[in-house]
Amino acid sequence: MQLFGSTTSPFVRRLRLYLNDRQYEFINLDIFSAEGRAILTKNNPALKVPALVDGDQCIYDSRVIYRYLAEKFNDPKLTWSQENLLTLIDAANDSLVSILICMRSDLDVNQDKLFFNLQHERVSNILTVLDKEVADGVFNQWNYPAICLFCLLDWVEFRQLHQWKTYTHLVGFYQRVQNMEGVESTDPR
Ligand SMILES: N[C@@H](CCC(=O)N[C@@H](CS)C(=O)NCC(=O)O)C(=O)O
Repeated sequence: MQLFGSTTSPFVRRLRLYLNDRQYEFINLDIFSAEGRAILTKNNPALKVPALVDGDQCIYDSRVIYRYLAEKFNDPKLTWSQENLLTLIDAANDSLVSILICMRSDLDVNQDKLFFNLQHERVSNILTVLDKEVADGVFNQWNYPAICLFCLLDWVEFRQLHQWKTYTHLVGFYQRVQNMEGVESTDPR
């Protein structure tokens, strides 16, 4: 099994943390280099990481890859509430990927423009909801949704994309899971 990704992507890191001790090959791409894009084109026409190759089967999108792996390893399906949490985490992640790409395109992402305002508003709304979910104990176990939340927060911190330290329950969660298996070895810094 081969996982195509980058060390910095939060969508890739969640799968690396989930796979942890399992046998697989991690193929680290520079997704903006010509070589990386050629490999991406072959394995995911959407030109995003992650992509998984398992024998003849190629799967793209972390959400679908997780479903594939959970089925393969006989892990329980996510509940609908967990699916909703993932939708929120993914939406915040997607908005922040767009913001990062805008920053790398030398755009001022703090301009009062509809596109930027919508992304900032979405991220703030989602973090407010996730903060409350953490307070309610929804993320007490180190399961896949918790892994995804950690990857989002650590990436926001790493890239300095959003002020999130005012969400005290999220901060508590972030500190609590620092010693979980794989967290240090997958640190992109
Ligand atoms: N929905 C996708 C999102 C993946 C994604 O956005 N990956 C980013 C890296 S963090 C990417 O490859 N971006 C390239 C681009 O947007 O051109 C998933 O869950 O796998």
